[in-house]
Amino acid sequence: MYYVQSMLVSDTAEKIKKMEIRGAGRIARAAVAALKAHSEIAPSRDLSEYRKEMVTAADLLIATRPTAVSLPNAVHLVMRSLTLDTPSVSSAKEEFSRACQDFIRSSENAIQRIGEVGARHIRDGDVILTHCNSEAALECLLTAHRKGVRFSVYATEVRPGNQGLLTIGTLNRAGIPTTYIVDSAVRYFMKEIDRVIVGADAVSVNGAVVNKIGTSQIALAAHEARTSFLVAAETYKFAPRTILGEYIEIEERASSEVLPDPMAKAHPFITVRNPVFDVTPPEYVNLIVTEEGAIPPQMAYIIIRDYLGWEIGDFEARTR
Ligand code: RI2
Repeated sequence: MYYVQSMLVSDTAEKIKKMEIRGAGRIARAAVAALKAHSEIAPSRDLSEYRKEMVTAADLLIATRPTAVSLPNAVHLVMRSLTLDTPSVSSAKEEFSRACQDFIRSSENAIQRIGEVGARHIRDGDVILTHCNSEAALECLLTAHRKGVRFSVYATEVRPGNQGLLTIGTLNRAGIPTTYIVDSAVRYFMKEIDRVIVGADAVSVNGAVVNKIGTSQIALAAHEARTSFLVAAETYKFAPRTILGEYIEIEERASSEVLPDPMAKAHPFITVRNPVFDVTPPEYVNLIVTEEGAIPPQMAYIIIRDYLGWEIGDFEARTR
């Protein structure tokens, strides 16, 4: 088999790895767009060669960031079309292209729908806290603001990546009054907060939410203060394989993101750890806002069974 590595796939994979493309939804859409372009230029002469090329490209993209389940879910969803009975490479390419377009469109629609559903939970006078930079969580805030609800936001800094800067940029452009705080100030301010709204990189079958490091501490502080804790997540962030008891891997990134190498070298007895995500138990989550509606975390299994299809976690067996 000859294989021409599409520059677009490797470029996209690099950008996702380096977090130049980031956010669980955005990386899923970027990976699917790269696969679509890769398929269009694949020089394969027969179907099995074409499928193998696509599986190789899919594997490369999936390996870039291990935690965001949106990435393998999105890739598996579009790769499913390769198992269809098609008479030729060109018709397989057409099916694949359609599947990619469908995914990108439905992912964008999901954000709009989550905004509509989430906005219903924001009231006049609310003080909302958000953590990191979630497109889904922000859409809830932006939609409520567009509907004329008057509220303000506390946004965290989000060490070490400083994604809080992106969040305050968006909120500022919309004209939503926002207070910017360091991550460790969350409990100090929790008594002033009415609602926490964050995004998710993954949701497991028991309703546990994997999101940016620090989220579970915020949830704990919210629980202590009886502040409601909402998660905005598209259904393709739910993790089918957790039904089988599989754990969601927590990505640990370079220590230099926390302590620059020269500083680390000056402290030879110090080890720096940099986990990027943590797990918030379902007991601390009041609602998960999806495009299918707001559900209690205990209903995560239903989302996987009825809207996602747990068999998407099982595509390798059918495409290899
Ligand atoms: P949307 C991000 O991960 C954050 O953890 C954010 O809460 C989550 O993805 C969901 O983001 P990272 O890529 O998909 O910054 O809602 O590590 O945009």
